[in-house]
Amino acid sequence: MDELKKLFYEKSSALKTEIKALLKEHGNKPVGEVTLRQVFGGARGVKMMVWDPSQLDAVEGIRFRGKSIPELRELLPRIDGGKEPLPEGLFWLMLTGEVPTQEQVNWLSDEWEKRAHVPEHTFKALEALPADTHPMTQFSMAIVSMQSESVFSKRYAEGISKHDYWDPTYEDAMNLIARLPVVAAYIYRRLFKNGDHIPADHSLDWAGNFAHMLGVDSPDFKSLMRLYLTIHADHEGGNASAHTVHLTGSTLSDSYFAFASGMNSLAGPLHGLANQEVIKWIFEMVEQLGTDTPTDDQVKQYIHDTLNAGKVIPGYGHAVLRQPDPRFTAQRIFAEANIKDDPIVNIVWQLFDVVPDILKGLGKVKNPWPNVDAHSGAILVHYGLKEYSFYTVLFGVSRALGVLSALCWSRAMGFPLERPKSVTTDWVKQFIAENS
Ligand code: HAX
Repeated sequence: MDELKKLFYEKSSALKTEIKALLKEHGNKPVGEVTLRQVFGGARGVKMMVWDPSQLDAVEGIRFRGKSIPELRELLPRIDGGKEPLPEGLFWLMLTGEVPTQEQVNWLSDEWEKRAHVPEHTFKALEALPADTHPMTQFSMAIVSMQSESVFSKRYAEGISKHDYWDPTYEDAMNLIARLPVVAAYIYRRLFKNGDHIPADHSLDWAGNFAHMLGVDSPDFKSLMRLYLTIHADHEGGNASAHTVHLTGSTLSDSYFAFASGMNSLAGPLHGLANQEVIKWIFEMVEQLGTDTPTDDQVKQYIHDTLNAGKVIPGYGHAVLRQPDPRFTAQRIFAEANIKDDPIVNIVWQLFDVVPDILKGLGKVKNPWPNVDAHSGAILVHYGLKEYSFYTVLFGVSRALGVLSALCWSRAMGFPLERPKSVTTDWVKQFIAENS
């Protein structure tokens, strides 16, 4: 058994025993109450699952196993002379709760490289789709097409004991994560570079190799990819893509089915597709105004026009956060250090100065601040990755790290089928009549 798998097994077995005892003694303690507004309002704030890889604080933002993004940038191993953390290290941390050594992270880079073989039928399935099929459709379909390789499904069909579910789930998670950059780069090159595919460079780390296969080979872009794939990895369990993976996985669907479900959820414009929407909206503004250095008044007018058309300002607002997203700030710090005077990046910063006051003025927006998606596109455009319909795929590759480590934990802990209760409007009316 490899070191990571062994460590995960030891940690999860110990926690499983601890939780069993904890539930025996405290299982009936209420952890909150649910209001009718929450029942109608997307279950905001309802505590209904356990998710250990990361936790979100409304003001402070995300922490991965207790570590903030600035802390991760200091603590996680990097490539020789590199400035950004390796996402391999974050996966290790989320799966085991321990910050890995350089050696452990190097092992994981090698391991994912060994596991990166994508079945031929996946490429054939992609080739069968019309060339203009949205990259997220292609991504989701490619993931499902690889389900034929699921170790969990095979072992389940052979009659595996439920105490061993964690083992093939770990294998599936590792294989799937290893393959995603190959699949994503294939989709990108097929759609935008005439199918001129670039073979993997086995000397590179997971993110560096992904940048290489995309065809953007500069050291700064590789560095960006390491940061990007780290900060998008997880945002606790309640966000739509993570929760979808959790829900689908709770039926004992394997990692491929569960992750594809999550990607279909990420593809919505209120969630991951917002990264595409932000840059599309900025490009449209530049075209409409005929300048990439608009005045504040011009930008304000464009924002008002968007709102008056009954649309949201993409990249702003959040269901949980109530301050600027630290993932936005991390990207801003990266851009300030590496990018000088880029007009689209400058517009992103100008929007940061202008949008919040306008959203506050609406009187209903709970969080007027930028989220992760407000910044990412402008940096990608700077490095030449201008095809914004691909951006959510990048997000998806990263999201695999968090949701699949959480799925490993769900199987190891023996978490049951998720099945909350729905009510009818008649039930609500009767409830009110009986309780007023
Ligand atoms: N622009 C305009 N109006 C906004 C807004 C924005 N950016 N954010 C919220 N609002 C509006 C809501 O539409 C809602 O209006 P109605 O009452 O008329 O329906 C009202 O303000 C209250 O919403 P809220 O409670 O503040 O926000 P929600 O928790 O309901 O929704 C969203 C959170 C992220 C969906 C929302 O802020 C939004 O639509 N933002 C723009 C899209 C976006 O950037 N999504 C990405 C979010 C981060 C993420 O998941 N990344 O993947």
